[in-house]
Amino acid sequence: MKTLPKGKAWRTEHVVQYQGFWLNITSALKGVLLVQDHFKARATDIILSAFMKCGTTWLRSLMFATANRYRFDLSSHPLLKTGPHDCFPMLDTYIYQGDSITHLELLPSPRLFASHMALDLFPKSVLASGCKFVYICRDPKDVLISKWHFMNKLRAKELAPLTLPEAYELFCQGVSEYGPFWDHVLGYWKASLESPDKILFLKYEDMKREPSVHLKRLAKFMGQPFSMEEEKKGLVEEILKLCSFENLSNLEVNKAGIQHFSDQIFVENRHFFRKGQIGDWENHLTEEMKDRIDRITEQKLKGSGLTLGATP
Ligand code: PAP
Repeated sequence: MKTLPKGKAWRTEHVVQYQGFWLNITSALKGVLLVQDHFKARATDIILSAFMKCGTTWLRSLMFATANRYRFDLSSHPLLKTGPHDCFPMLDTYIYQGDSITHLELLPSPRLFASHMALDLFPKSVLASGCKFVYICRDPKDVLISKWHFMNKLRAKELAPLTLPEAYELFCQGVSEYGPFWDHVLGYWKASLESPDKILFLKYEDMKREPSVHLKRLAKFMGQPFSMEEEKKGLVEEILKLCSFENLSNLEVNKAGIQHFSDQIFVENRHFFRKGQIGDWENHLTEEMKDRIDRITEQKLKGSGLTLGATP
C-alpha cells in the first residue's frame, strides 16, 4: 500500500493509483481487491457500470423497472418508496458488507449489480463467465461539474471545500476517483466493439434525446425485449415516466431518504438528483477551460471511433 502513488482526493484527503486507476483507500480499493480475489460472476449477471456521475441512478431505475415489469404494478412500484440505489447493490461496496461475501452468492439469478470499476480492474474470469455489462458515459465537462458539486457535499468536514479550478485541474490530470475518466470510458468502449452482445455502450445525451429508442435497446440487450403488445400499451413510456428525473427527484424517499453504502459512507438520496440536464458546464466553465478539456477528449479518443461532448 505504501508504494502506491498518492494523489489528492475529492471526497477524502488522498487517493492511490492502483493498476492505473485512482481509488479511495478505505472504500473503492477495498472493494476492488475483494472483487478481484473473490467475486464469482455468473453468465446471467448484468453489471451496470459507469464512471461517477454519468447516469447510474437513472439507468439503475430503468434496468430494475424493465427487468421486473412482470412482477410489479407501476402504480405501486417499489421505486416509488425505495431509493434507486436500494434496487440493486453497488458491487464495489456491497462486497465488503457483512463478515464474508456469502451474501453475494446467496442472491438469486439473474443478479443485477452496479459498479464504478474500470473494466481492466475486473478479473478476467468476470468477462469469461459470459455475464453482460451495460455501460453509460457522458460529456466529461458535465461529469466534472456534477462530480465537483457531489463530492463537495460529501467532503470530509475537516477539509476545505474543493474549488472548481482545483477540481478542474485534477480531472484534466486524470486524478479523480475511479479515473482517469478517459481510460475508464475507452476500456469499455473498445470491449463493446469486440463483444457487442456482452457490453452495451450508452451515452447519457443519447438517452436524454431519444429515451424510448435506447430503453428498447436496453431491454433487448438484457434479454427481455418489449413485445409489440407492451409497446402498444405504452409500457415503454410508462417506465420512462416512472424513472424520469422529474418523477424520481420529487418522491419523498428521494427528498428525505439516506443511502448507506458502508458504515462510513452514507449519502442523502437528494444528492443523486441535481439538475439532470445536458450542458450545465456552460454555467461554470470559461471558454478556455472548455477548449482544454475538449482537446484532451479529442486526443484521448482519437482513432477509437468514439466522440464525447461534441455538438450533435
Ligand atoms: P453516481 O455516480 O453518484 O451514482 P449518477 O447517478 O451516475 O451518480 O449521476 C448523477 C447525475 O445524474 C446527476 O447529474 P447532474 O449533477 O448534472 O444533475 C443527476 O442529476 C442525474 N440524474 C439522476 N437521476 C436522473 C434521471 N432520472 N434522469 C436523468 N438524469 C438523472
